[in-house]
Amino acid sequence: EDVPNVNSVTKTLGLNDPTKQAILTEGPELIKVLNVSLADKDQLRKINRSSKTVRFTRDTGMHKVLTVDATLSPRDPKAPGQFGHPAAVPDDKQEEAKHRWKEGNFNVYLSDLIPVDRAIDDTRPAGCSDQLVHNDLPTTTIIMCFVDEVWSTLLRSVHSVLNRSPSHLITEIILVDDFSTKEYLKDSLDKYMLQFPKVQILHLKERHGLIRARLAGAELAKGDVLTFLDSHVECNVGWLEPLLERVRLNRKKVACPVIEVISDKDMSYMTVDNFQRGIFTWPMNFGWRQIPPEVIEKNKIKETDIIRCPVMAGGLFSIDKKYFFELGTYDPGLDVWGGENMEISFKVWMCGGEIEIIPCSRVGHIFRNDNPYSFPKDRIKTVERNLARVAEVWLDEYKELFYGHGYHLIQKNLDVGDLTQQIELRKKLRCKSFKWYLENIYPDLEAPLVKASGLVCELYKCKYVTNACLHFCNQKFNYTWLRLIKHGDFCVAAVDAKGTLGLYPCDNRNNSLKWLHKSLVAFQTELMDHLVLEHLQQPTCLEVDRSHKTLRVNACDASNPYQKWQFGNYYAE
Ligand code: UD2
Ligand code: MN
Repeated sequence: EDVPNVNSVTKTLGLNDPTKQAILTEGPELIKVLNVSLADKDQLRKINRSSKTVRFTRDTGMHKVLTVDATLSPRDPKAPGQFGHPAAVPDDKQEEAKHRWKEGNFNVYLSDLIPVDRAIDDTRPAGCSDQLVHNDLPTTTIIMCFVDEVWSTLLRSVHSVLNRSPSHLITEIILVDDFSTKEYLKDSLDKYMLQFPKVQILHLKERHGLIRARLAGAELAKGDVLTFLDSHVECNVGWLEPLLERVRLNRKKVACPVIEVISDKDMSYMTVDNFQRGIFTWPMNFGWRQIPPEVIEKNKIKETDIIRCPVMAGGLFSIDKKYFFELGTYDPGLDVWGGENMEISFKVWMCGGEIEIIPCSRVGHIFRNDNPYSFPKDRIKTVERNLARVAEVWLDEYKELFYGHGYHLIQKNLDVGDLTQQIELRKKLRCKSFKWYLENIYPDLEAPLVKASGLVCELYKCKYVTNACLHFCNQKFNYTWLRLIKHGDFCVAAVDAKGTLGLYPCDNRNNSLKWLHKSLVAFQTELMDHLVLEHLQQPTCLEVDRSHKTLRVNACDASNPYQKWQFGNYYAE
């Protein structure tokens, strides 16, 4: 074919700098020049085949989302699980299936039974297949990390990308093997993937955890956009272009597909409810929340409309590569699993970007009840530490809500490691405050900084009691998420062994300042509760001392009315 070669194009482009080398790939009508220097790249690049000349005209045309699907007429339509239908374990294989469950914490037996390139239903809302996307979409590198992934599931993930993506948009698929122990993930995998030149495998020499494994993949990526996927997914038809379209529109948009469900039990591919946002509740647990029907109605939100999300689920998204690095990638101090979705979400929103769910892009994922791989350290501790790093860097004063809700955290002198670089980064990027994020991006999250305010002692409502009590109660005391009874910067504490009370400078980490506001009687219905000092050997309660007309602490006694306290206001959790 009469096609200009790399050298001639490089010359025509006036690129004699080898770092600006041009590489040719073929599109339907045009040949794109990729990997040219950034300045040149923003202008586009239409090459006239016959004249071998390069014209810098930006191809701003659009086309209907391509219906690339090599599985449309599967070779074995009767195979189990075909078309995403549920598969069943034969009666005589029940034991085997049960036994193999723990290999992946899903029905591994069935996964092995169904074709690695099975067809699935097009679950996109009506209208998606008619949407237009630009002809000059950015290219992408797919990054899929795994540790000890089930063979058939990993293969199905890769096949789904290859079979249902326009190949000119995929620069490469990087499989990052996070130091798996299974033999088949070594030579056999390498050998299998040789048939797909776009697939590269990076075998890590030690366990990185998914966060640092993704970063290792990102370092190698040559595409314009990074698209991260889990290793047990099935990309549906038309999934890729709508994601890239958003990034093309604005490089600070981070685009997530709708995550559909591949059943862990029967491997069926199931669609999910529309209008779901990614949200979190304290202490930073990810969740989905339906947009209320009245909001949908009032704003005339359509099924195909893009949904802005306070946080992303974590596993599946496209992000402009350069932007990802500008943001400082993930905090590389995050270990193994968990919390990185919060980190990237806060970072993106607070530093000028957006997180979106694109309803016309759909990818199935096997949700499992438990991680099927080992954690080098305790799982719960690992996730807590990751979240604490995120809280320390991004949550400002609101980190108290995180610690307060995850009360157990503060007790064990959690070592979050060095955060200097992360804090520097936030400064350098001039990111907005968490308060801004809450007010503008996630206004429906209840995030009151104090848990309760206005301390009142029950019996005398203070007004009638002693000077000390009066003095005490007239001051404004707040009860915080960290269980401090706070007056300005001072906190109520027992100052000596006799239980004399006084005000101490507050210190979030000092457990002897912490009061537990709780009901000591299970059947108690009113809000009158004890305020208990827990750090002492015996629980000790705040009490009004009638004879000495003072406040003190004393052994807790559920029936003692002088130990009952109330706050004027309680704030929602
Ligand atoms: C969700 C995300 C997941 C990640 C996680 C929080 C989705 C669909 N999934 O949990 O991507 O954001 O929340 O951290 O949104 N892996 C490694 N090395 C490890 C551990 C895991 O490579 O040390 C791989 C693993 O094989 C998998 C991916 O990382 O492909 C995500 O792990 P997961 O599937 O156990 O996480 P998931 O889906 O429960
Ligand atoms: Mn997963």
